[in-house]
Amino acid sequence: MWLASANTGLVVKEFPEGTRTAVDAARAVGCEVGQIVKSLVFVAAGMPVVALVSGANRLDESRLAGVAGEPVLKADAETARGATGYSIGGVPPFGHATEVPVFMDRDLLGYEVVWAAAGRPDSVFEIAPDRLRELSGATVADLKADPGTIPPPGLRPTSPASGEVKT
Ligand code: 5CA
Repeated sequence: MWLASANTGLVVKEFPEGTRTAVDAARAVGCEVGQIVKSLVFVAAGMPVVALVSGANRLDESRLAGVAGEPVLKADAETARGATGYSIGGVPPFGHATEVPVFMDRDLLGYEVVWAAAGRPDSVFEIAPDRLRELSGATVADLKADPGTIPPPGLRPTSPASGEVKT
């Protein structure tokens, strides 16, 4: 990817066991899940945007919409690839094929170093979060869902269809 040719000094590490998800990547690297940078592609009023989110957090779409200035929808796989040049599971935080606005979860700044996808589902690179912000040109924002507001998929109610979660 772009990293290979750019003079960033960043080192890509390849893990044959795979780094497709944040949990996979954290296990491979041996770091906290929160140190893994998820590069999530959304579409805001027809325009792709990328959200860099700590692997420990769930993105609150209404918060992303707030900073993007438009309602957002998760990009489908084809749109994500078209906008960034990379397939889901390997989308890097910068070096995208098109000019994509980037927003960054503030929590990532709380780690000394974080790890992000290097363009493939088996490769990541280590970077200080401040450098990540600089290289991605990201706008730092509060993007995470408050705990409890979005239950993980396995815990979402399936019936009744519009049922509320009572905890
Ligand atoms: N390599 C890892 C860690 S750096 C990685 O890329 N993780 S990720 O979170 O940035 O990418 C996976 C994300 O892609 C998932 O969290 C999910 O939000 C999104 N995703 C997975 N499948 C699809 C799909 N079919 N369409 C749109 N988005 C998807």
